[in-house]
Amino acid sequence: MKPIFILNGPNLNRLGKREPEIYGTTTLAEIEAMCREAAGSRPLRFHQSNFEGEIVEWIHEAIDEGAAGIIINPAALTFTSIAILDALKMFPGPIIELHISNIHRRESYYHNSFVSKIATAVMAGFGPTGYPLALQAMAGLAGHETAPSFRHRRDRNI
Ligand code: CA2
Repeated sequence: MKPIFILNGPNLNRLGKREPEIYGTTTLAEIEAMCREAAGSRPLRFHQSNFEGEIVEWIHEAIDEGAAGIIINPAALTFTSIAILDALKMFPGPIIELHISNIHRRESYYHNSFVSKIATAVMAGFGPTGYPLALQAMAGLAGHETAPSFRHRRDRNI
């Protein structure tokens, strides 16, 4: 069974320690445990990095492994990284962009996501629970490549 990659960007290793009013008190390790429980027998590759290039290389690994899908919370790189966008463009499977907070209800500099230009779906505002919810949603996307949003992504000249 092909793995699902869950990739996390800068500072998410600090979850649970700072800004609980925005991100809650759940740590990233606890989120990973929630994901592994939700995934059941589906293999997961769960990563976090404060470095853009490392995230790009994990996207390359997902491409090379023929991963079933990518769930990515790029954190601040969401709004700045063309490198991550370019890497995601090479991935043929479904991509879910995931944010703990509702980025559209926050400061304006959090409103323009590069990753949303390629993502099959975007989830934001569910808190840490968004991660197992995204896994549940990915099960549907990965299993039905004819889903309208997924088919749209393949048809788009990107
Ligand atoms: O809501 C999300 O998941 C974000 O991707 C989190 C990013 C933020 O830049 C995005 O706009 C939305 C920030 C990740 C940093 O998380 C921290 C966690 C604890 C303490 C400090 C930062």
